[in-house]
Amino acid sequence: GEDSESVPLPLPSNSASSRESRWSDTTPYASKKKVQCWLQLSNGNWELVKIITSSGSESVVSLPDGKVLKVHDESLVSANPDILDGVDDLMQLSYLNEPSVLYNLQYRYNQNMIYTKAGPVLVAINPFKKVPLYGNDYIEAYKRKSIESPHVYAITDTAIREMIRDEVNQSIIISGESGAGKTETAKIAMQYLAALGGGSGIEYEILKTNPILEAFGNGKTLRNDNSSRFGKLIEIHFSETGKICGANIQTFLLEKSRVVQCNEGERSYHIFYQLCAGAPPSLRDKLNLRSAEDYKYLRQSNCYSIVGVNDAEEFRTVMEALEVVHISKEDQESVFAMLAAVLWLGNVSFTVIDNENHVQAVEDEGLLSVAKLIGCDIEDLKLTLTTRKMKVGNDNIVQKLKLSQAIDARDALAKSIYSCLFDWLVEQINKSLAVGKRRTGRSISILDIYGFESFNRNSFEQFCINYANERLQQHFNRHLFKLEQEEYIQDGIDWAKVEFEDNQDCLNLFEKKPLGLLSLLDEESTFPNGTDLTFANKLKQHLNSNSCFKGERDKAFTVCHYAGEVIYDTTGFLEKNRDLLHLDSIQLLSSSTCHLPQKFATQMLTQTEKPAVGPLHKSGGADSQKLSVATKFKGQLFQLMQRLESTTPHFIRCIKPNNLQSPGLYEQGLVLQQLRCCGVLEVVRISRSGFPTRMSHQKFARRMIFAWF
Ligand code: AOV
Ligand code: MG
Repeated sequence: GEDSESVPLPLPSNSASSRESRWSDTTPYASKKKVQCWLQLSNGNWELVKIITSSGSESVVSLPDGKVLKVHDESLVSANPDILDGVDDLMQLSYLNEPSVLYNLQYRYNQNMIYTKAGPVLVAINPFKKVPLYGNDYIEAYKRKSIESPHVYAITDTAIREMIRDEVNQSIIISGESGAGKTETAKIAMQYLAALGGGSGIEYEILKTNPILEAFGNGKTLRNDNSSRFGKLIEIHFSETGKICGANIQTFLLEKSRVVQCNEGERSYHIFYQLCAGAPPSLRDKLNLRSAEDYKYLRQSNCYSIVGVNDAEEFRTVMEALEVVHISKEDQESVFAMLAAVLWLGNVSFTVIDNENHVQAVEDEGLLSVAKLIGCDIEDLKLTLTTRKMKVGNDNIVQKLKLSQAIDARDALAKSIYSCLFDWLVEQINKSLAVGKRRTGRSISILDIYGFESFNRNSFEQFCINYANERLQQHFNRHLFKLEQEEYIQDGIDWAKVEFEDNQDCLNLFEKKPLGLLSLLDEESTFPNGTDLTFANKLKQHLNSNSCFKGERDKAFTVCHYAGEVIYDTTGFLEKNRDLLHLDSIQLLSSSTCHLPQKFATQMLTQTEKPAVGPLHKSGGADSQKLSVATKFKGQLFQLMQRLESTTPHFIRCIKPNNLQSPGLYEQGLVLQQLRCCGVLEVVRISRSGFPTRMSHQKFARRMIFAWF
């Protein structure tokens, strides 16, 4: 049965009778103090066993179910005494090893204690259910420090105190795989900040940005029903009296492709389903809204609802929140019109009109609705979707589009409208939250980006997301391993260096010039004849010697990330990296009679007219040059890291205990893999052998003087 599979084969012992006689010889063993150990089972899990006898390289141990086994000593690892069960901080463990850490976390997890300290890092294990750890009573208790148990509240409290004491900006940096709980954790931290720094009313607005950004920037993936498809840094500013006086949100690279395409079982952005389900009748009429099933963009993944989520109700929450952040009724309606325009765009279809596959747009409800919602002329819309104006020499010519080109033009327009809408919303929110005169030294930033992802098929989006996580991991390493240890060595302290997984090699693979993933991608994106295949071949040609890179069959390649290997399929990489939008489409929007499309057109133009930096050349035709998506993202990440470097960081590591999003299921192997790749054990090891307090001589002297007088 199951047991025989999970229990290691006992060493061959002479015979059952000799075993028995040995036991009977040591009658009082039961009363002896038995040493506990961890025994690794063949399924990888660890079981707590008691050593009965030990001789040289073998031991006889008893399992919890009473079974007795003879095992090699190498398969045993010291366990901690029971009194250390479920300690608050892994630093308190006498024996620091993987099974002990796993057990300690599991022991706590089983009692809804999902938070544990690992030295300076807060480890949070996703409960996938409501746990009774939040709300005003808890906030009050952490504020008064009447609870010591590790918590997001506690680490946030530390951030506030250090901000006030040192007048240094703080950051709360949340990391972990997709679905590990980063976004929920970020909200819990914001809740605490709002409670302690509240009073002006602005804190309420800040909290209300969450439902808005989640509606427009989160969607259901196979990993997480509420997966963030953008990165976010929210900087919350405080006055001298420690009250919140404003905030600013910066977002990073929204996954645009989801608007027009998503995998079976996933959903597009929540807001589309919310709008279809929750729009009041008058709005439905105005936007000619149908149900989600009537829109091709939403139909393709065959998934419309999320268990336990009422989209109509969520829509009301979003509308309320929009109100709170001062988005006028009129603007709200424009926002919804843009959403409807995107949905109807997906329904626009084409008929082939000649044997060269040139097309004409079908003048149906879809097309008419788009024209009306965008506020443009129907004929202009048709032309924009089916032709392209080009400049050849001094002549302007009009080129007819083939079916696939027309579909691309249509989808590109839908994606741009959506991403402009997202940016515009963030801009409005920022206006509403704006701080009067900003002071440095009094802010707390919370970072919540998309977590590391690996699917069966990984594309450009995962490539960018995982690159961002690689950068973030580097920041984590730098602060918890490099700087910490360098300081000891600098101070001349005799220090046995703790080794850690440095991910510099992987970052180099991405960033090196001219032969790194990003440079090669940009280069290929600018070649007129570059294709996803030529790109993949170039990678294999130049990077095969890199230990973090492996060429794969056809158009694929593997990157060995800090969190595991991911196989990327280069299909679509070049196009997504170029992210071209035809000038015809921008012109169409600028011809609109509505103010949002006009704004979007301006927004798009300022993006395209940026002078090309780096290896990007003119891409020809009427499409102006612009920064590639990957290069722009890289720049944003560098800026982000710089900003974080000027703050005192507080790290929260979220852990996903199972891949089913289900409560009460703690898969040791999965947890261990996450603990390993972020180096939690090493962090504890460094903190434990390090010094609990560090102070400059000056500061120490000052304290002493205070103490004396
Ligand atoms: P993520 O932000 O880390 O993933 P989320 O914060 O969205 O993950 O968490 C995923 C789900 O786990 C949530 O929708 C909740 O159902 C549950 N959850 C997480 N933390 C808690 C908690 N403290 N209490 C109760 N439930 C929780 V991604 O955005 O995919 O990387 O891109
Ligand atoms: Mg998230």
